[in-house]
Amino acid sequence: MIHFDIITIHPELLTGPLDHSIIKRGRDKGLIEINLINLRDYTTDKHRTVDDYAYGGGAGMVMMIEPVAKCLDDLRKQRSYDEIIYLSPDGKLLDQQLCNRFSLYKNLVLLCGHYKGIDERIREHLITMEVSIGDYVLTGGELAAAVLCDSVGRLIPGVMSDETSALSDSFQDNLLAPPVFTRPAEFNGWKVPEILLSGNEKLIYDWKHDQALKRTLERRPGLLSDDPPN
Ligand code: 6GU
Repeated sequence: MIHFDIITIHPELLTGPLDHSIIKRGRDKGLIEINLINLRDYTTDKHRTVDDYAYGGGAGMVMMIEPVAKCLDDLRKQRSYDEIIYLSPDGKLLDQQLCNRFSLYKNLVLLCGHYKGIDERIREHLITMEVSIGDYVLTGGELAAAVLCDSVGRLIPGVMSDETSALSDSFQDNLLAPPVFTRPAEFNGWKVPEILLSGNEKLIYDWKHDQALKRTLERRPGLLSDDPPN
Protein backbone atom coordinates (compact mmCIF):
# COMPACT_ATOMS: atom_id res chain seq x y z
CA MET A 1 0.00 0.00 0.00
CA ILE A 2 1.32 3.43 -0.93
CA HIS A 3 -0.27 6.85 -0.52
CA PHE A 4 0.59 9.88 -2.67
CA ASP A 5 -0.53 13.41 -1.86
CA ILE A 6 0.07 15.50 -4.98
CA ILE A 7 0.03 19.28 -4.58
CA THR A 8 -0.67 21.04 -7.87
CA ILE A 9 -2.35 24.02 -9.47
CA HIS A 10 -3.45 21.79 -12.38
CA PRO A 11 -5.08 18.70 -10.86
CA GLU A 12 -6.83 18.01 -14.17
CA LEU A 13 -3.43 17.23 -15.75
CA LEU A 14 -3.11 14.28 -13.39
CA THR A 15 -6.59 12.76 -13.37
CA GLY A 16 -6.45 11.10 -16.80
CA PRO A 17 -2.95 9.58 -16.75
CA LEU A 18 -3.44 7.93 -13.37
CA ASP A 19 -6.91 6.56 -14.05
CA HIS A 20 -6.15 3.77 -16.51
CA SER A 21 -4.82 0.27 -16.83
CA ILE A 22 -2.54 -1.11 -14.14
CA ILE A 23 -2.50 2.00 -11.97
CA LYS A 24 -6.29 2.24 -12.02
CA ARG A 25 -6.54 -1.40 -11.01
CA GLY A 26 -4.07 -0.76 -8.18
CA ARG A 27 -6.20 2.14 -6.98
CA ASP A 28 -9.42 0.13 -7.25
CA LYS A 29 -7.82 -2.61 -5.13
CA GLY A 30 -6.82 -0.03 -2.50
CA LEU A 31 -3.10 -0.70 -3.03
CA ILE A 32 -2.36 2.77 -4.43
CA GLU A 33 -3.96 5.93 -3.07
CA ILE A 34 -3.56 9.13 -5.06
CA ASN A 35 -4.93 12.30 -3.51
CA LEU A 36 -4.86 15.41 -5.70
CA ILE A 37 -4.69 18.68 -3.79
CA ASN A 38 -5.39 21.98 -5.50
CA LEU A 39 -2.90 24.47 -4.12
CA ARG A 40 -5.39 27.28 -4.73
CA ASP A 41 -7.55 25.83 -1.95
CA TYR A 42 -4.84 27.10 0.44
CA THR A 43 -4.93 30.73 -0.67
CA THR A 44 -6.80 33.42 1.25
CA ASP A 45 -7.28 36.22 -1.29
CA LYS A 46 -10.14 36.73 -3.70
CA HIS A 47 -8.06 35.81 -6.74
CA ARG A 48 -6.64 32.65 -5.16
CA THR A 49 -3.10 33.84 -5.92
CA VAL A 50 -0.30 31.27 -5.78
CA ASP A 51 2.47 33.22 -7.54
CA ASP A 52 4.11 36.64 -7.44
CA TYR A 53 6.89 38.67 -9.06
CA ALA A 54 10.47 37.71 -8.28
CA TYR A 55 12.38 39.92 -5.83
CA GLY A 56 15.24 41.56 -7.67
CA GLY A 57 13.42 41.32 -10.98
CA GLY A 58 13.81 38.81 -13.77
CA ALA A 59 11.32 37.14 -16.06
CA GLY A 60 8.62 34.86 -14.77
CA MET A 61 6.46 34.50 -11.73
CA VAL A 62 7.51 32.61 -8.62
CA MET A 63 5.37 30.20 -6.60
CA MET A 64 4.74 31.72 -3.13
CA ILE A 65 5.66 29.95 0.10
CA GLU A 66 2.49 30.67 2.12
CA PRO A 67 -0.04 28.44 0.33
CA VAL A 68 2.52 25.60 0.16
CA ALA A 69 3.34 25.92 3.88
CA LYS A 70 -0.37 25.95 4.81
CA CYS A 71 -1.07 22.96 2.63
CA LEU A 72 1.82 20.94 4.08
CA ASP A 73 0.78 21.85 7.66
CA ASP A 74 -2.66 20.53 6.90
CA LEU A 75 -1.35 17.31 5.33
CA ARG A 76 1.07 16.64 8.18
CA LYS A 77 -1.82 16.67 10.64
CA GLN A 78 -3.19 13.60 8.89
CA ARG A 79 -0.05 11.48 8.30
CA SER A 80 3.70 11.56 8.54
CA TYR A 81 5.66 11.41 5.32
CA ASP A 82 8.66 9.38 4.23
CA GLU A 83 9.63 12.15 1.80
CA ILE A 84 8.23 15.49 0.69
CA ILE A 85 9.37 15.63 -2.91
CA TYR A 86 9.63 18.69 -5.11
CA LEU A 87 9.60 17.75 -8.79
CA SER A 88 12.22 19.81 -10.53
CA PRO A 89 14.73 19.49 -13.35
CA ASP A 90 17.39 20.28 -10.70
CA GLY A 91 16.55 17.16 -8.73
CA LYS A 92 18.03 13.70 -8.39
CA LEU A 93 17.41 11.74 -11.58
CA LEU A 94 14.61 9.20 -11.24
CA ASP A 95 15.92 5.76 -12.20
CA GLN A 96 14.70 2.25 -11.45
CA GLN A 97 16.75 2.09 -8.26
CA LEU A 98 15.08 5.22 -6.91
CA CYS A 99 11.64 3.89 -7.98
CA ASN A 100 12.37 0.70 -6.05
CA ARG A 101 13.29 2.75 -2.96
CA PHE A 102 10.12 4.85 -3.18
CA SER A 103 8.00 1.72 -3.56
CA LEU A 104 9.01 0.70 -0.02
CA TYR A 105 7.58 3.93 1.41
CA LYS A 106 4.07 4.42 2.79
CA ASN A 107 3.35 8.14 2.38
CA LEU A 108 4.82 10.59 -0.12
CA VAL A 109 4.06 14.20 -0.95
CA LEU A 110 4.73 15.31 -4.53
CA LEU A 111 4.89 19.07 -4.99
CA CYS A 112 4.49 20.19 -8.60
CA GLY A 113 6.18 23.49 -9.34
CA HIS A 114 5.31 25.94 -12.07
CA TYR A 115 6.21 29.30 -13.48
CA LYS A 116 9.85 30.28 -13.21
CA GLY A 117 10.26 28.23 -10.07
CA ILE A 118 9.25 28.26 -6.45
CA ASP A 119 10.41 30.47 -3.59
CA GLU A 120 13.79 29.09 -2.56
CA ARG A 121 12.67 28.91 1.09
CA ILE A 122 10.22 26.15 0.15
CA ARG A 123 13.16 24.14 -1.13
CA GLU A 124 15.34 24.94 1.86
CA HIS A 125 12.83 24.36 4.63
CA LEU A 126 9.69 22.55 3.52
CA ILE A 127 10.67 19.75 1.18
CA THR A 128 12.97 16.81 1.88
CA MET A 129 14.21 16.01 -1.63
CA GLU A 130 14.05 17.07 -5.28
CA VAL A 131 13.46 14.63 -8.13
CA SER A 132 13.86 15.10 -11.89
CA ILE A 133 12.65 12.69 -14.56
CA GLY A 134 15.32 13.59 -17.10
CA ASP A 135 17.52 16.26 -18.61
CA TYR A 136 14.88 18.31 -20.39
CA VAL A 137 12.44 20.96 -19.20
CA LEU A 138 8.71 20.43 -18.73
CA THR A 139 6.26 23.28 -18.25
CA GLY A 140 5.42 21.97 -14.81
CA GLY A 141 5.97 19.09 -12.43
CA GLU A 142 2.60 17.41 -13.10
CA LEU A 143 3.72 15.09 -15.89
CA ALA A 144 6.81 14.20 -13.86
CA ALA A 145 4.57 13.41 -10.87
CA ALA A 146 2.46 11.15 -13.09
CA VAL A 147 5.63 9.36 -14.24
CA LEU A 148 6.74 8.88 -10.64
CA CYS A 149 3.33 7.54 -9.51
CA ASP A 150 3.16 5.15 -12.45
CA SER A 151 6.71 3.82 -12.17
CA VAL A 152 6.48 3.42 -8.38
CA GLY A 153 2.84 2.31 -8.19
CA ARG A 154 3.36 -0.66 -10.48
CA LEU A 155 6.03 -2.00 -8.09
CA ILE A 156 3.60 -2.28 -5.15
CA PRO A 157 2.95 -6.00 -4.50
CA GLY A 158 -0.40 -7.08 -5.93
CA VAL A 159 -0.72 -4.19 -8.39
CA MET A 160 0.49 -6.21 -11.35
CA SER A 161 -1.37 -9.43 -12.07
CA ASP A 162 1.82 -11.34 -12.85
CA GLU A 163 4.02 -10.77 -9.81
CA THR A 164 7.17 -11.62 -11.72
CA SER A 165 6.67 -9.05 -14.43
CA ALA A 166 8.02 -6.09 -12.45
CA LEU A 167 11.13 -8.12 -11.64
CA SER A 168 11.74 -9.00 -15.29
CA ASP A 169 11.47 -5.36 -16.41
CA SER A 170 14.25 -3.61 -18.19
CA PHE A 171 16.65 -2.04 -15.64
CA GLN A 172 15.78 -4.28 -12.68
CA ASP A 173 19.00 -6.20 -13.33
CA ASN A 174 20.67 -3.26 -15.11
CA LEU A 175 19.84 -4.95 -18.41
CA LEU A 176 17.43 -3.89 -21.12
CA ALA A 177 14.65 -6.39 -21.80
CA PRO A 178 15.12 -9.01 -24.54
CA PRO A 179 12.93 -8.89 -27.67
CA VAL A 180 9.55 -10.64 -27.50
CA PHE A 181 7.33 -12.14 -30.23
CA THR A 182 3.80 -13.42 -30.63
CA ARG A 183 1.81 -15.16 -33.39
CA PRO A 184 2.11 -15.55 -36.30
CA ALA A 185 5.43 -17.41 -36.35
CA GLU A 186 6.03 -15.92 -39.80
CA PHE A 187 4.79 -12.63 -41.27
CA ASN A 188 5.91 -11.26 -44.64
CA GLY A 189 8.72 -13.79 -44.51
CA TRP A 190 9.92 -12.35 -41.17
CA LYS A 191 10.42 -15.26 -38.82
CA VAL A 192 10.28 -15.58 -35.06
CA PRO A 193 13.66 -16.92 -33.81
CA GLU A 194 13.54 -20.71 -34.05
CA ILE A 195 14.74 -21.21 -30.49
CA LEU A 196 11.60 -19.60 -29.04
CA LEU A 197 9.49 -22.24 -30.78
CA SER A 198 11.73 -25.10 -29.57
CA GLY A 199 10.04 -25.63 -26.20
CA ASN A 200 13.48 -26.05 -24.59
CA GLU A 201 13.20 -23.89 -21.45
CA LYS A 202 16.88 -23.82 -20.61
CA LEU A 203 17.90 -22.85 -24.14
CA ILE A 204 15.20 -20.18 -24.25
CA TYR A 205 16.26 -18.76 -20.88
CA ASP A 206 19.90 -18.53 -22.00
CA TRP A 207 18.91 -17.00 -25.35
CA LYS A 208 16.85 -14.30 -23.62
CA HIS A 209 19.72 -13.45 -21.32
CA ASP A 210 22.16 -13.28 -24.24
CA GLN A 211 19.81 -11.02 -26.16
CA ALA A 212 19.36 -8.75 -23.14
CA LEU A 213 23.14 -8.48 -22.73
CA LYS A 214 23.71 -7.85 -26.44
CA ARG A 215 21.01 -5.18 -26.56
CA THR A 216 22.34 -3.46 -23.46
CA LEU A 217 25.90 -3.45 -24.84
CA GLU A 218 24.71 -1.96 -28.12
CA ARG A 219 22.28 0.62 -26.79
CA ARG A 220 23.17 1.45 -23.19
CA PRO A 221 26.70 0.24 -22.41
CA GLY A 222 26.77 2.63 -19.45
CA LEU A 223 24.29 0.38 -17.63
CA LEU A 224 26.89 -2.40 -17.57
CA SER A 225 29.73 -0.37 -16.10
CA ASP A 226 30.25 0.22 -12.40
CA ASP A 227 29.73 3.97 -12.57
CA PRO A 228 26.10 4.89 -12.20
CA PRO A 229 24.54 6.02 -15.50
CA ASN A 230 23.55 9.34 -13.86
CL1 6GU B 1 10.45 16.99 -12.26
N1 6GU B 1 9.90 19.19 -13.60
C1 6GU B 1 10.03 19.99 -14.66
N2 6GU B 1 9.35 21.13 -14.67
N3 6GU B 1 10.77 19.70 -15.70
C2 6GU B 1 11.43 18.53 -15.65
C3 6GU B 1 11.35 17.66 -14.58
C4 6GU B 1 10.56 18.01 -13.56
N4 6GU B 1 12.13 16.60 -14.83
C5 6GU B 1 12.65 16.82 -16.00
N5 6GU B 1 12.26 18.00 -16.52
